[in-house]
Amino acid sequence: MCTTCGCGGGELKIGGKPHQHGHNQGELRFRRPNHEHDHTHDHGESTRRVQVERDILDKNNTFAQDNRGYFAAHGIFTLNLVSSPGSGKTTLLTCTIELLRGEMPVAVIEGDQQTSFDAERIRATGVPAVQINTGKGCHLDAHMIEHALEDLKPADHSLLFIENVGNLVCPASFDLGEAHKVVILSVTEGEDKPLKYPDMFAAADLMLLNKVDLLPYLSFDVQKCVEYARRVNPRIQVMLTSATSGTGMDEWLGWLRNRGA
Ligand SMILES: Nc1nc2c(ncn2[C@@H]2O[C@H](COP(=O)(O)OP(=O)(O)OP(=O)(O)O)[C@@H](O)[C@H]2O)c(=O)[nH]1
Ligand SMILES: [Mg+2]
Ligand SMILES: [Zn+2]
Ligand SMILES: [Zn+2]
Repeated sequence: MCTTCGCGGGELKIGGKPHQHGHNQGELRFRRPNHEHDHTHDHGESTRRVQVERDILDKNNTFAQDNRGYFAAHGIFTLNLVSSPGSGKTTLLTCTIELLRGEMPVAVIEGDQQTSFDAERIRATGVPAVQINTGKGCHLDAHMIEHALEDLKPADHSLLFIENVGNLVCPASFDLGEAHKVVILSVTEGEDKPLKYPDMFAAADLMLLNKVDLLPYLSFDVQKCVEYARRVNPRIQVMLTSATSGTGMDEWLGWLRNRGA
């Protein structure tokens, strides 16, 4: 269940398999032998809801800490890509993978409510990917990532991208154990989004303003957008990118090499 919008339920699938509760395989279970599942239900009373919310986020943070420890132990640099649907996350990823070919191992965890389209797009580049389908859920949580890691087993010293479910609200609250959240905003969405959805921009360390190749056809005010993002988060770094024309890819790759090192 989502603490923010109350969504959830439905069938969670990781790598095409339903989520099993017998956590007896794989190395990750040793990190959390009493790995528990969240069976709390929200009955709608507000005080209870606050408690449930706190419980869910506390539990998530425990898993996130485990994931963070795992990434540190294996030298894996992990980024959590967050945005509304269709901002260009997967296109940016396939482009990034091509440009980094031969430089460092890359792996991807894909999150969508349904379909394995995005994982298939990633695998077509030759990079391993695991698809998580959240069913009715609107975001990835750290527990799902732990399971996806059991399947994916990213190489030591690799770059791991987690493409979150397209949603500019709920993924902001869930730490997955990543080094940074990267928010992708496409210029077709309007420059006001950082003010309308401030939590996501506050949680991110980097904003990629994507699809800038379309700027000549729009009335999107880049300066205003950057100003709005900095109003919400004065430390946020901003890069203008286009996955289709290649604009800004050098700067983005430079950031990845720099931070990942
Ligand atoms: N013009 C232009 N189109 C882009 C760019 N990046 C992506 N697109 C297009 O935008 C659409 C959505 O791209 P995706 O990469 O699937 O977006 P996404 O964020 O992964 O989408 P979800 O996973 O469904 O949230 C596709 O039609 C892409 O071809 C870009 O830089 N410029
Ligand atoms: Mg995608
Ligand atoms: Zn939600
Ligand atoms: Zn589990």
